[in-house]
Amino acid sequence: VKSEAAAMRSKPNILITGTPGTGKTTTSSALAEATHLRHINIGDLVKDKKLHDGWDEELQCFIINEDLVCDELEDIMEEGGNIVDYHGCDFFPERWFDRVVVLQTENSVLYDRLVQRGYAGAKLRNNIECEIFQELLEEAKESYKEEIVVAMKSNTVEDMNKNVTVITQWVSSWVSAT
Ligand code: DAT
Repeated sequence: VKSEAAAMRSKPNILITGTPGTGKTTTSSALAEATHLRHINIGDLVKDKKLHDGWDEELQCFIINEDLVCDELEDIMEEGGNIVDYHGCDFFPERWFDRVVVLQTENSVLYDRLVQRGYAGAKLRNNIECEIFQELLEEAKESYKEEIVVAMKSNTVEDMNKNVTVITQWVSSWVSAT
């Protein structure tokens, strides 16, 4: 049974979250191709539309302005058919999402991916700790109904292909459900 907000949209909204490096952007982009839903990369949106309060020198990232992000997305989320990709999930309105996917990667695999990306020092350590303590899964479970939150392993390309297939099937059944 769909919620009142969900009944207003003909296509679902999906949140793809997880620690940086777990494969959110790669997965979301493959999923957008398979489902023809719209991929919204929050990091890029924040940068392009300047939805931030400046640059954090220590963490080497923009300081996201969560209110501006939510205002920017309200209409499009109400319309439905979005795949939102971000390493946080507790500031979006709960009613926006029909599915919340938390990608998870083994520490050694994630470590190599983040080093490859140029992460070092505190930034590297913080992200590995974030994954060890399953912080995004906890945050997702605290922010959304448990039955819409799913954890998916994202260690290999096979994992990713399988995740895209499973979510694509879920989208089809959501769309055809009355
Ligand atoms: P995120 O958006 O979560 O930060 P990403 O999609 O940019 O992650 O992926 C980071 C790097 O890891 C990128 O080079 C692609 C690779 N990668 C992601 N998921 C993977 C997977 N399941 N198997 C193999 N490589 C993966």
